[in-house]
Amino acid sequence: MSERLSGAARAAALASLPAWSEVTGRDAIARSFTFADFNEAFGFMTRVALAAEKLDHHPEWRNVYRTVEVVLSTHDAGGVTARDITLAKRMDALAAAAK
Ligand code: H2B
Repeated sequence: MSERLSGAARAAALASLPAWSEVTGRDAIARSFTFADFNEAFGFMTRVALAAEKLDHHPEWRNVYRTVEVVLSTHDAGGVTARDITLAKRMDALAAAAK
């Protein structure tokens, strides 16, 4: 199982994800993605779903029309681990490719 990130490793990991922020009151990170329309947003979610299955690591998320709100945390570890950082980077790349 992955370990929760703390200290310098956590700071470095979060610095590599400038669009993500820490969630208040919970060890998790969050980002909101906005797309051109629902089709683009749902296409992104579909690509992320396939990546998440491959990684065996899954987002908490909510879609409203063209926005997708995401929270990442490793439930088994009770906080942010390297697995969340990997998925966040994959989501950033897939969102950038959707535009
Ligand atoms: N996703 C997230 N975000 N946290 C987990 O702890 C987690 C997961 N655990 N996806 C995985 C699946 C686990 O249930 C399997 C058995 O490895």
